[in-house]
Amino acid sequence: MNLPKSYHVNIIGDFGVGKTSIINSFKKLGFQDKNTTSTIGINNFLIPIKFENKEIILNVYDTSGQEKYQSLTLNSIRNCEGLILVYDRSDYKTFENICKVWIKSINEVIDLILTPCILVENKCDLVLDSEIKEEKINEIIKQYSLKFIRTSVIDNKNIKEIFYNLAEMIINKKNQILIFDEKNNIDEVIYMGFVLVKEKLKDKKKKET
Ligand SMILES: Nc1nc2c(ncn2[C@@H]2O[C@H](COP(=O)(O)OP(=O)(O)O)[C@@H](O)[C@H]2O)c(=O)[nH]1
Ligand SMILES: [Mg+2]
Repeated sequence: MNLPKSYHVNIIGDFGVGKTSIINSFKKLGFQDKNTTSTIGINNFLIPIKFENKEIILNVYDTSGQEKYQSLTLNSIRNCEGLILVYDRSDYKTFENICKVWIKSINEVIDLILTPCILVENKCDLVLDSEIKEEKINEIIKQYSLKFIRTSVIDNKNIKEIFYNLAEMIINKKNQILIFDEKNNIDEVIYMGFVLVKEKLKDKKKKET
């Protein structure tokens, strides 16, 4: 029997934004109440996804958002094939940290533009912190070719969309790069942010020759 292929995914963001709740909610383990403790180190969860009649596994590494574990987190990101970046829409600081701290650190170990990534605005049942500006969200979405999803664990809104969209992005990206490599014909590559992929591959080719 063929085992479904598994993809390494990291879920990243500050402590308390709802990372563990998102996973638990998807796994139907129920919503965690206010007494949740911080995740110490890294846990991983195997999440099966049915996609175009195939089953794949997202192996999701849930990392603590606490500063002191950031090096551990970054070490795990090195191997990732997909990323979920989460902030809490009621807390500007968590958004600012995505923009200024997490993205910067992630880019030191992988190329974020080339990695399928979903930006999640969680806790949509709560009021938006007025310091979080639409323009800034759009700016980072464009800059890093991110997909943006608003979610709420309490209202069970868009939770499964995170995982299905990411699975689709991971598989499509693999296919696109394959087409590019095989045919060396950039016009055939249709992928969100493909221009950047194209440029990156060109750069790589140049360096190699
Ligand atoms: N109002 C609201 N609270 C949430 C939501 N998601 C998570 N929480 C709460 O936020 C707190 C932190 O969640 P947790 O999953 O432990 O965050 P983590 O540190 O990022 O893993 C908990 O008290 C959760 O119950 C949400 O969508 N809406
Ligand atoms: Mg947690």
